[in-house]
Amino acid sequence: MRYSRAAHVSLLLLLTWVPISLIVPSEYGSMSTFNPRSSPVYRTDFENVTMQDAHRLNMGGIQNWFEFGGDGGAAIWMEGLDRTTPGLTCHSGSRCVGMELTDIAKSRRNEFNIHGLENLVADELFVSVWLYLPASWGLHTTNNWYSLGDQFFTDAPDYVPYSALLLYETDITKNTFSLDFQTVTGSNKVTLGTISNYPLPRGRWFNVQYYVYRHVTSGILKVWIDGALLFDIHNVSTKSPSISQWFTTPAKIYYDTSDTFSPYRLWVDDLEIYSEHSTSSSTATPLAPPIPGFTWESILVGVIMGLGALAVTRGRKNLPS
Ligand SMILES: [Ca+2]
Repeated sequence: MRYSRAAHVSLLLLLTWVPISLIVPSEYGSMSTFNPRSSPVYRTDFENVTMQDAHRLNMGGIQNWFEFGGDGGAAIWMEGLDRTTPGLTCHSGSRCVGMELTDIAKSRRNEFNIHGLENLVADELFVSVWLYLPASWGLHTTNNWYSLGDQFFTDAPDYVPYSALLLYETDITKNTFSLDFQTVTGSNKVTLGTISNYPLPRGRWFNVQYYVYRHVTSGILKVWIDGALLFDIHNVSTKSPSISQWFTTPAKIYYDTSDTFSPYRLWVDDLEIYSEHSTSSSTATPLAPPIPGFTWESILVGVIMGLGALAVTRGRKNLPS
């Protein structure tokens, strides 16, 4: 009977581990690798992309536009083709997109917009993109903010509703950052969530993923960074009842005017767009195991076997002599 109970304990632990290993999230990444539910409707590693003009890339027909404010003061380029930035290696291959502000007095925005989503997806959008901020990247005043990207934007005239992921630097000397997730509906700006002391990845590539379910009243917004689900918002307005056109901004440089330093730079690589909720296994960053040289699987199997052996030993001790 005792052997049977020990075997049951081991089997139960093993069966429990399988689903747990698929869902355990982490602040620094998920240990899971999900399979995409669908193929992307658009994917590029930018290896064959060139500049079409100062505001557009040849991205295989997808409608893109880099929005600057005012005249000059911002630029885009194909890293590895138009420029080679010392110390910068693209996330994949030899090409990625470079974006910068050079004069904030002329432009405080440089937005990588994918337009015409109404022709690309239905009411669900899932985007995966890799971004790179320089190691020395930071803000210069605590009341400044930086917009990292807008998950969805409605077309003109009002551009609402839309959502935005804002970065603040709450302590300039310690490089302490916070994330604010906001939505704007009509004239109402609502903070959907805040993450204080956010370990902003700098000096390395990081993966931003987001999901938008577009609905006038029951919309859903989710944001992951490096596989960790940071925001999971339901029942928000994400769709205008009168405007069908919408676009997304997977990468953005946009500052409050109080920050007058320049240049600001941001690199973009490996963009994927899906028409439904999906998490790409190719872009998930595995959670590093706590013991170097061992995988999560080997550690968990070891724990299960150890507990099973313990249960067997205890069962033997309790057997009548
Ligand atoms: Ca690339």
